[in-house]
Amino acid sequence: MSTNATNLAANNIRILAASMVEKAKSGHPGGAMGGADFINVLYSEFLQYDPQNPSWIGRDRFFLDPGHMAPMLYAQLALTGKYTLDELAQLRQWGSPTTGHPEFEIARGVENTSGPLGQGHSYAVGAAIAAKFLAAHTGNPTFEKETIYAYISDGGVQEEISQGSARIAGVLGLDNLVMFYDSNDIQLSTETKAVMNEDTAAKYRALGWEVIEINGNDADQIRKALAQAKAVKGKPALIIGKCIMGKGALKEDGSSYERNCKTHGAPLGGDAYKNTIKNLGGDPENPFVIFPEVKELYVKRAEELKKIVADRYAEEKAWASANADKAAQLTEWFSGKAPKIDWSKVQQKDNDATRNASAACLSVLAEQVPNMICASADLSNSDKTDGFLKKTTAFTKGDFSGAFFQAGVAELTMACCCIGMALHGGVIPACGTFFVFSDYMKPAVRMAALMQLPVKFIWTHDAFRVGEDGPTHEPVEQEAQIRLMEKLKNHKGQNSMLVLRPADAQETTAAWKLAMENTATPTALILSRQNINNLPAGNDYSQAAKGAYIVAGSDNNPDVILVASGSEVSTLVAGAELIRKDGKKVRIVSVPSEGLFRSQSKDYQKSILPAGVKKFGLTAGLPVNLQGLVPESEGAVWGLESFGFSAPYKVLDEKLGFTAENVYNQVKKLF
Ligand SMILES: Cc1ncc(C[n+]2csc(CCOP(=O)(O)OP(=O)(O)O)c2C)c(N)n1
Ligand SMILES: [Mg+2]
Repeated sequence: MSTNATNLAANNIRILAASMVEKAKSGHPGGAMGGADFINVLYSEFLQYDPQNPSWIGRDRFFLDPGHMAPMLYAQLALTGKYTLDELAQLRQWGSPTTGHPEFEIARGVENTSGPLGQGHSYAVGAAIAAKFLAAHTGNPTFEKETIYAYISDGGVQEEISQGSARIAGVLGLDNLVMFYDSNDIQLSTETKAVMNEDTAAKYRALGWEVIEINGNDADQIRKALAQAKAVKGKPALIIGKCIMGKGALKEDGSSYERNCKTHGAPLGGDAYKNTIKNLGGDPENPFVIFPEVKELYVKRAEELKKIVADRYAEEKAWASANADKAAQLTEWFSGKAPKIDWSKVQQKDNDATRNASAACLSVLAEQVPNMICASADLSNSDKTDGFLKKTTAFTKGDFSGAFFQAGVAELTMACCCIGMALHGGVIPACGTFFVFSDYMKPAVRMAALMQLPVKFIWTHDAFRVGEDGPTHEPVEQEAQIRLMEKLKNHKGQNSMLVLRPADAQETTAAWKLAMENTATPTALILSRQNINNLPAGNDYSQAAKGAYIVAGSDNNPDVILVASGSEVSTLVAGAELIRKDGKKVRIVSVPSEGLFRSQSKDYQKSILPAGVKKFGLTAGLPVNLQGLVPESEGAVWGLESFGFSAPYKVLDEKLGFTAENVYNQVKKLF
């Protein structure tokens, strides 16, 4: 590779990045200018992808962690033809694909949405796990050849999640993962030394990584390091590149503007910008240009890729002809379509806890969905993901023949790894923990929802009925919090998430069916620790698909409608018996998902919850959970407004009013 062309291409990226930000009057030029050498060597010499087929299943993947370095990624992808120069000039403008931070779009070579520091490289860990899984489960040699590249910066290393992700990558020996650390000693408001004095290389080595330290602005060192990192066996590789923030930048007086916090998140500005562009060999009056030599470099790379990709396709084809069934299955896996499942195989016990009911479903899913990966943050026997685990084995270093991912006590890491698996494609990830710890996962849930990824979140111990563990373990406000995601629309205008809290064991099967059929957004399942009485005989569980429905045994022309989700529905059923003794007619409505219910026709909604009929809601969470369904003018909601208490759950039911008697008493007050 001609060093001149390589360095010119890196300068071209710097010019484009600085100019995008200058034109937008907003954005982050400094980091982008520092990382240009690395990304350019990666894309012009290492990254294996098919320019004609961006979603090629065996492609190398590049996961950016510092989304603020979007200009670097866009400029790089402009060199490979995925963005036009006009699009670069529209950075951060309404309707432009060059959004402020990169947003997942495989067709343009953007493998992940990035912005919340730390998550991006953790997705890479998940993607590397998915590649290992697919290699082991299909035998298709293409997955062995795939390399997952991640790009992390000071902010990502400082985020706590980097500890979890590095631990997982080390423990599982993810040698298909190569991470570049853009170590430029500068961050947003300070020099890095003001907040960090760890020996990052030693830390990653201690976590089981191969660590290579280089000058991150030297193409030759980058090239050698990438070759070395790719060759590492049995462990992930980290290349720590000392980079110069704002490399090549000059101030308005012509002095150096390198290594300066100010270039982190603001345009270089006026004469500083002009001096910088000239210094880098560009024309400040006409900066959105790809130099001919750079064009040539990437044409040459495209030619090389043709050959590389043709060989890989030939290899994949040979495998497919020798393994027709597996090949057809693999196509299905990457189609993103919902798997076919025979739900009649799920055997539910009467009056069971919904976490156990979930285990019954997971047990069948483990048998019938060979590309499903289930994870738990060290709670598999409690969150009952062990229903899945009992049918398979957990991943270990060098052995991905199982389908269970033991994440350790690291809920955010686990969630991000599952997101990374979904981004990779070909697998269906699910992960479990206690509902109260969904708090630790929320930032990832938000990103899964934004990226429209069908990750399944299994949250058990869904209410104060955790009991003896006390308020630290009793989720109260969590349901309200997570249901906000049902109200938030994604880019397609759909509810950004489906949140289901089933009312008994059979409704749990219905909920899992909805979760598996939902390929458009993430799904949450909120499940009970304690046993729950079955809903009355004859209940039509298929109605759960409408989000809210009338429970069997309800009366026509009711005097009062009782509304709840989860275990509270069975408390309402018991309460209804008492209310009926007063000669009142009662309807019970189970609402596993208000979001789903609100997506039904207005007529349907009115048929279930007609206006003008008295209503009573019971929720083990904040009353706000049901206030959208039970207007104050028509009734009341009984909920919990404290953190909960430590005591056996039956005592708590009595003390907190989650009994048939209290339902009766509260409903009586409405008349
Ligand atoms: C979770 C999270 N916290 C805070 C921010 C805001 N933020 C964006 S970049 C940045 C500093 C990053 O420094 P570094 O990673 O070293 O990037 P550089 O300045 O070198 O470009 C911060 C605090 C963020 N994007 N994500
Ligand atoms: Mg930095």
